[in-house]
This record gives sequence, C-alpha cells and structure tokens, in this order.
Amino acid sequence: MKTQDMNRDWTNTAETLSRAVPYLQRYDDAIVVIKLGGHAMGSDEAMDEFARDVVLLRLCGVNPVVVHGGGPQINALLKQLEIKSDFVNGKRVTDKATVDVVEMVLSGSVNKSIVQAIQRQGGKAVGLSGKDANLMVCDQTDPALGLVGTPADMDPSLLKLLFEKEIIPVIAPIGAGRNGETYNVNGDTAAGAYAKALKADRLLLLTDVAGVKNAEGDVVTELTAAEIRQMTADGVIAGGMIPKTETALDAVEGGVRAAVIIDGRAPNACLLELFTEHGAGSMIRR
Ligand code: X2W
Repeated sequence: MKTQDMNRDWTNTAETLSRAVPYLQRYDDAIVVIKLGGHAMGSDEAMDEFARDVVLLRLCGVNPVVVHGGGPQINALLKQLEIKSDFVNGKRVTDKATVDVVEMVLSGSVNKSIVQAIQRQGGKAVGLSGKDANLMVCDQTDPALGLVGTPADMDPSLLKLLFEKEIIPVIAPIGAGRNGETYNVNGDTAAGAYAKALKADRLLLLTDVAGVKNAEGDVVTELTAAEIRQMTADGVIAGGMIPKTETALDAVEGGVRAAVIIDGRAPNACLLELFTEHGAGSMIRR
C-alpha cells in the first residue's frame, strides 16, 4: 500500500511549471543558440545538468543549438604533447600542429561527449563542426595568429532541417577555409556567427562569472548597445568580459533579438533565463 506523500518539493515543481506557461508560449519554435565554454564542462554532474536543460528546452518546443568551446581541454592535450601555446588578445596563436590538436579535441572528444550527455538525458543530438555542410566558411583573422579564422560565409540550412526533425545540433568552433584550410575559431565568436545566421531569438553566453558588472560591482540585468560601449570606454567592462560583450553587441546588431551573458555555474542557468520572470545574468539588446 502507498499513502500520499505531501512533499513540498512536488507542489513547488507544479507551481513553477504553471508559472512558466507564458514563457513556454513566448519561446515556442524560438531558436536559442547556447555557447557552452570549456570551463563549464568541469564535472560530469555539471554536464548532465546542462544536457537535461537542453533536452527540456527541446521538449518545450524551443530549437536549441549548442556551440561549444574547449580551451582547457585543448591546453591539456597540447601540454601532454609538449606543444607550446600562446594567446594574443584572447585568441590562440595556431600553427599547423596546433590546429590538428584543436580539431581533434573540439570535433572529437569534446563534441562527442556533449552529444552523449544530451542523449543520456533522452534527447537526440548530432555533432558537427563548421566544416559540415558549409556551415561556417572562414577567412584568416590575421596572419600573425596563423590558422585562426573569422566566420565569413554561414550556411545554416542543415540546422533548419535538424530543427524540423527535433534533433539538437552540437557544433564545434572549427571553420573551413576556402582552400581546404582548417581554422580554429574562438567559441564565443562562432556562437555569435551561428546566432546571426539563424536570426536567433536568443544567444546565451554561459560563462564562469555572474554577468556584466557596473562601476559599483553590481550585476546589470539589462543593457543597451550604447551602454555597453560607454562602459567599455570608461574601463568598467574590461579583460575577459570584452570578447563576450563584443560578441553580444555584434549579434544584436546583426539581427539576434537579445544576447544574454549568464553564469553557467548557476543551477539550471538556461531555464532560469528563458522560463522565469527573474531571468539571469545580463541581457543586451540593441
Ligand atoms: C579557441 C577555441 C576553443 C574555445 C582555443 O583554441 O582555445 C581560439 O582561441 P572556450 O572554452 O570557449 O574558451 N580558439 C582561436 O574558444 O574554448
């Protein structure tokens, strides 16, 4: 015999779901590009939780696209192989030996581990890089950086076919050159390029900081492009936050409805942002 268990958590779950209805309606069939950085893939638990959120988004009618990084994972293999690596303005100087390792790590192990994590949660995912179906053709960023690419021609038609079949694309930030080169692309830059090409409703940049902070150190929840520019000129936005805010600005000016810089370490960060009134992190609009 089983008796009724008045567990408060269940009541809370039901109430939370009910309150999410307006958001579920707003995001029905929306395209949401999520950048998952290498630092956010620290533990199996963090990965499983992220994957569960992505699967829930898909079940709710959202078309999620995961674009990932893998900087720490690349560093680990380069170190093992005794290949030295330097960064200039946040971009890895990439020679031929380095790009081979970058592609091996990003398209090989990192990409497939995200695909598997999503499938462990009951979703269906396909792992890709910019080389597949001409998704992301790049030009060289700067000869001084070697094989670092800047997205030039994007063809997201394959992604739209996957949306129709409710399959979640997981994309490594590798680009194809026009003459057979392999380009290493910064993960944030790649996520922004896919969001623009898809005219996404949201670009979620998951980071390991709480969001964009003002001069007083408080996280700003909503910012315009003009405010970002002013805060950058004043030195309030600095260091590692600059590439994130630049990506967000470029995305919203390129037709993405809003970009959000959120703390990927917070539990259920994506769901909190999309499905609650509270939102999460810093939202940037035009
Ligand atoms: C990055 C690609 C990976 C990445 C790199 O080689 O580390 C460039 O710097 P996170 O984890 O998002 O930092 N590419 C050109 O962006 O990883």
